[in-house]
Parts: sequence; C-alpha cells; structure tokens
Amino acid sequence: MNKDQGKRGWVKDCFTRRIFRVMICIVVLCFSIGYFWSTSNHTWQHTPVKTFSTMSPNTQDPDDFHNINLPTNRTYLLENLLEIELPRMIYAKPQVLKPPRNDVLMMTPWFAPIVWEGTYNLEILNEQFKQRNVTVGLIIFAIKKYVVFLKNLLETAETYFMVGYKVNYYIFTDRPQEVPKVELKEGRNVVVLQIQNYSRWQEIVLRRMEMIHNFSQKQFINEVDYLVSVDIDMRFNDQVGVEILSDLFGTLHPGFYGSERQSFTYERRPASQAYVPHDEGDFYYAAAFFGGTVKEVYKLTKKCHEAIMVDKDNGIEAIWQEESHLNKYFIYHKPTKILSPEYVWDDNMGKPQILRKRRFLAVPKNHAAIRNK
Ligand code: 48C
Repeated sequence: MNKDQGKRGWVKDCFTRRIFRVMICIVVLCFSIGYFWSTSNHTWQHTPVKTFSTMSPNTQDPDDFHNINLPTNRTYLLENLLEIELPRMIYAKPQVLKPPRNDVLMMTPWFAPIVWEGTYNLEILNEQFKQRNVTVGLIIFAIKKYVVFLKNLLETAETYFMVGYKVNYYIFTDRPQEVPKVELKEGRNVVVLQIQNYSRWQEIVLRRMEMIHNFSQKQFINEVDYLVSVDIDMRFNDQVGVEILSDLFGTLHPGFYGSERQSFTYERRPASQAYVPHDEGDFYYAAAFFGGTVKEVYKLTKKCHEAIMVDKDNGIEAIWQEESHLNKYFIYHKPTKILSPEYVWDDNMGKPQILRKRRFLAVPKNHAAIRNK
C-alpha cells in the first residue's frame, strides 16, 4: 500500500477506533443510567410511604363524622396572659446537699410535701399566691353550746390565719343570733349559715361532711378558691398562711404522727364503709384541720357523706365518726400536701423538739359541760 493509501488507512483506522470508543462509552452510560433508574425506582416503589393525616376521619360510618375528635383550638389560653412585674429574688439559696431538716420526713412517697417550720420560704409562696389573688373559706361548725368557742377562734384567726388575704368565715350554726361580733380586717367576712342541730353530738360531727358537700356545690364554688375545715374548740397560736394550700391537704394527728399503722385508730370493723385493714394506711389524719380546692373538698365530702349514710342504713357508726371516713378517703385519694402536727396540737401532749411552732391549739374544754347542751 503506498504512503498516501497508508496515511488514509491510518486516519480511517483512528477514526474507526474513536467511534468505537465513543459507542462503548454511550453503551456503558446508558447501562449505568438504566441500572440506577431501575434500582432507585425499585427503592421508591417499595419503600412504604406512610401519610398521617390528622384530619382524615378514622370513622367507618359517614354518619359518625360528627364524632371525629377535632383538636379544639385553645390558642386563646395563651392570650392576654397577666404580665407580672418580676420582683428581685433575694433570699438564702436552697442547698441540695444540706436539706433544711433531717429530723422529720419532709416528702411522702407520692411526692406530697409535709409542711414543717423551716422547710419553706413564705415570701416566695406569698408572691405566687398574691399573684393569683386567692380567696380562702374557713369552715367552722358551731352547733348548740359550741358557739361559746367562736369568739376566741375568730379573734385569733384575724391575727394569724391567711393575714393579708381575702377570707370568708363560713359559720354553720343552729344559733345565728349567738354568733359574736368580731372586728374583721379588710377583705374578710363572716358568713352565717343556719342549719339544724341534732340530738347526739356524734350525728352533728358526722353531718359536717354533708353540710360542706351541699354548700360547696351551691355557694362555696362561686365565692372562694380554697376551703379549710377546722374544729371550733381550738385557737390560732401562730401564723397559718398559704403554705398550707394545695389541691387536697390533711394534717397529721398529734397523737399518732410517730406511730405504726397497726396502732392507728382506724375503723377496724369490715362492716363499716370506713374499714381499714391492719396492713394498709400511710398516716393518721386529724379531722380538726383539712381542706383543698373547692372541687377536691367537694369530692372528699361527697364520698365521705355517702359512706356515712351507707353505714347509717346498716346500723353502724364509725369509731371516730367523720374522722374515720376522712382517713379511709386519704388512703385511696392521697392528699397533695400534708400539714405537720404544728397545725393541730394539744399542749396536754407536751412540746417535743420537732415542734418548732404550735400554730393551731386545742382549747381546754369540759366535754360534759358543753356536749349535747
Ligand atoms: O359544733 C359542734 N357541736 C357539738 O355539739 C359537737 C361538735 N361540734 C362540732 O364538731 C365542733 O365544730 C367540733 O369542733 C366538731 C367535732 N370535734 C370535736 O368535737 C372535738 N374537737 C373532738
């Protein structure tokens, strides 16, 4: 082959090789695209894509459409929030490794605080409750001769009970004309509620649950935020403030705070609605001081009154009247706060070291002279 022919042949040869390479590339490219497409398509086809529609009715029957649980719009709850001027927070720092008291239990196993002197900062609590502008109802029963205790109780309440807050003293009595006139500070009122008396003092005591239940529903719910029910043969001896307030609170009885559950004076007859077996119970609570929000006190007194009436129909009366039913209730409806015996004390029991304050004290009384009179 001559030079020219050779040259032409070489050129043709190169050209042919180049075309061949390009074709190979195209084939490889097509193949890889095809492979990628098929696998990815495969992936897309087979990856289940779940859609969660909050609005799609999960109802079988179109008629149930109205039952769908549409989220109610509660944005309004976040509007017009009270802008509170934050005060300076100047007080001793709480110490994680040094609890304020180690001589008494300060918290129950269900995280209800037990209120002892030295375990709380009243300034912080007042800041919180003042901002909520709470009103407190103090419930007192003054039936028959017990009216004689009213004056001292009201006067000491004016000095020590919820000072600076709005308070309604709800006096249940069969002798409204014997309710004494006591000078009251601003924002505090005496509300006299006339009720019938009963011949037996046990009946009077038992009926407290019924009265509190009825009036919680028809009056207290509209007038106060919290209720506190106390015995009348007592007097305030030191400050009792918002540290006691919680949804539902009871007070450790001064006679049993150190006892084992077996020696609590619970009702032990299974025939009574207040029955508590020996292997149950946390504390023994005094009926002389309990309370909470109106709603929780309503529920407690409703349940206790119903139980008392079942017992009555069965011809039985719990060993310590409404206090037995209160204790039964608190085992199965745990209080959200517990007051120490500082809040119900009797000096006849002495003055133990743990008692740094005696805030609410029994007054000497001659039961014979005043009961059933
Ligand atoms: O108001 C009366 N009148 C009575 O004749 C008998 C009881 N009562 C009320 O029930 C008083 O408010 C008492 O404080 C309360 C039941 N508590 C007591 O009798 C003693 N503190 C145990």
